[in-house]
Amino acid sequence: MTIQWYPGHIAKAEKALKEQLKRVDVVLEVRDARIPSSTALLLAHPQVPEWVGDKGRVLVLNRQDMISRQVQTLWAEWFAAQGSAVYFTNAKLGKGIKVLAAAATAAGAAMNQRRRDRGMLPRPVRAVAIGFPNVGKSALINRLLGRRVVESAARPGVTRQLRWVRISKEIELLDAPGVIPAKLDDRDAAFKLAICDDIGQASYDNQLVAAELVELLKQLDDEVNSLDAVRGRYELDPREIAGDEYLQALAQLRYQGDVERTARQLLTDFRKGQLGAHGLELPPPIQT
Ligand SMILES: Nc1nc2c(ncn2[C@@H]2O[C@H](COP(=O)(O)OP(=O)(O)OP(=O)(O)O)[C@@H](O)[C@H]2O)c(=O)[nH]1
Ligand SMILES: [Mg+2]
Repeated sequence: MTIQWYPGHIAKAEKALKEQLKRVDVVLEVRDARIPSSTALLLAHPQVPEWVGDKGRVLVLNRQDMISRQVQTLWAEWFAAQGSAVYFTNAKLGKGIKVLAAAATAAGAAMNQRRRDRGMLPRPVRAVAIGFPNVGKSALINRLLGRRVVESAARPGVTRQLRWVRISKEIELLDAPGVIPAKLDDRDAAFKLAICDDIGQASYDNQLVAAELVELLKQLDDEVNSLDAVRGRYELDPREIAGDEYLQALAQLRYQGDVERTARQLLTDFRKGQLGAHGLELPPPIQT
């Protein structure tokens, strides 16, 4: 499954983002903690790295609550071994927000030092949250502000306009729409983005994506990513059969043979965390 889907509003938003990035000191790169590799916008998008240039960067893995402690530790260790700081957040409940705000302010401190060196007064650090759709950028901004100012909801493509908000005398934040590359060639990444709802619904087939979800959960089944919640919820064990067969069987058992409805239900349950905490991507082994 290659995804070639690029709605007009994203093209428009990208143009505005490129313009606004000129005014920005710090980039908060927000990723989905369930799929930190597939939501690495700066690696996936051909132009974004150029727009970001040498601005301060803060890496955020949001949706911390949707992965297990063990998976979080694996990623934290991996990023530490790369020499990168990483901030885990739960923007829904407001966890990890204070340290993130401090990191963003610190990443912009160099800018004010340069201003002082030139005899200019300091100004607030300007930071932007960028990432794929629906990873939680707006929720994070609301948490950083301490109140609900920008719209945030459980579907991709909620933020349509770029919007600056002032957090404090130290920092101003820009909420930007989710960005996607014009073409997603990496089949596995495309599936995972669809599974996690980090790309628009219009771009994929629910049944293919749900079958892939079952396959992925089967592959990952171990003490870190257990299938117990899936088995418990549907009373049907996916271990012995292929993902698409599971979908068919579940449709017969529960949904009067309606496979499309079954696929949507599986995806919804997964996205609501009702199939348990699943890190769909684990870091590569650390080279020592
Ligand atoms: N469980 C959980 N849900 C989260 C978290 N962060 C955000 N959400 C939810 O995810 C949904 C999407 O959040 P948004 O803030 O709208 O995401 P966004 O990245 O701004 O999305 P676009 O504007 O569409 O690009 C909302 O329903 C949030 O409540 C989190 O850490 N954990
Ligand atoms: Mg948003």
